[in-house]
Amino acid sequence: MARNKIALIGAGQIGGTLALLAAQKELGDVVLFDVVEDMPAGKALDLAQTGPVEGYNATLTGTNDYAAIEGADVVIVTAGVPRKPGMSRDDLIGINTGVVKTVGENIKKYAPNAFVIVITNPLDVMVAVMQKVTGFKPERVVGMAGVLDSARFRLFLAEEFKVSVEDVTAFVLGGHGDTMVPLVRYSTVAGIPLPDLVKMGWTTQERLDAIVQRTRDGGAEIVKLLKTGSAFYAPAASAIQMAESYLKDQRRLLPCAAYLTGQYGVNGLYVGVPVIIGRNGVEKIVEIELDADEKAMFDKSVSAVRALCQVVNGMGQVQ
Ligand code: TXD
Repeated sequence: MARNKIALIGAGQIGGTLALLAAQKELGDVVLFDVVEDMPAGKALDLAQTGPVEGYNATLTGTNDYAAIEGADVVIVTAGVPRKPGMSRDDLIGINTGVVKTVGENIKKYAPNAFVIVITNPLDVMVAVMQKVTGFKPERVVGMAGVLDSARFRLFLAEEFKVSVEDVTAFVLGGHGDTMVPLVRYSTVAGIPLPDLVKMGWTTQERLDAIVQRTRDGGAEIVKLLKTGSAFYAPAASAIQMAESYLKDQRRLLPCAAYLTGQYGVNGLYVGVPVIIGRNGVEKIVEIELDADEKAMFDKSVSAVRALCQVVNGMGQVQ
């Protein structure tokens, strides 16, 4: 059976890390694409030379020609520009909409059957642009943000409770931005919900609230420390988890930016919700019960995403 083919559009900080992780997990052969001349070929050659040391069997190639992504099973898109300190994710909307439009046109042309994972910011809008430009069924176009945001939430909780990150589960809903909704009620340590852990004296509500806020600011915290560029290891690992669930039909239940058609009272919008990812892409959108406060926070996040979508529509770049 032929190996899967994974196309990475954007061979920058996240793209290069995606390539290494995909190869280490032997998810398939990897093609790195970028507009910067020769750079993807250089990274691919370096990654191929890593193979004999790591022992992974995967071909890795780099290209400036979209034709090389022909027939890709999965396409992961990081093409665009990242934030600089002081910039919001939303500040990237003008430049990255044009980039994602071009990328989408080429995915439609060369990889019409691919499962597409968008990473480029502002995420909730860029994934919507991607789906519109490719015309693919929404089940095959998702955005990576919730897996990263919940990973940040899980890390901070594991540090608070001094337990393994493996036993912390967390839910984050909504847009990938300041309005994201980390759900304390649905987050647990080995199945013990956070509110119970407060009652058990493991932490306080104030400390939990501070952890929720640190999760919301997770991206900006790293941008501030790095000064040039933004987070890339955890974003790459998060997208690879989604790609693996698709390629191996694992049916993982993961928070992703998915297209809602009435779920959570939202219609015709991409936003972060729990979904099951299998061989058909988004197999199911999971509707969890939200209390009044959670619903209010979620609706606020939905409004923020809608406002950004209006900005893109107003620019008229994407019909
Ligand atoms: O959770 C999330 N979704 C976010 C997403 C987490 C972290 C980073 N987030 C966003 O991902 C970030 O704000 C950026 O919009 C993307 C990519 O971040 P990365 O850190 O990988 O940026 P780089 O290193 O600048 O890589 C982007 C590459 C770079 O090599 C450019 O040459 C290339 O994109 N690029 C293009 N490739 C193809 N086509 C076009 N037009 C193009 N323009 C730039």
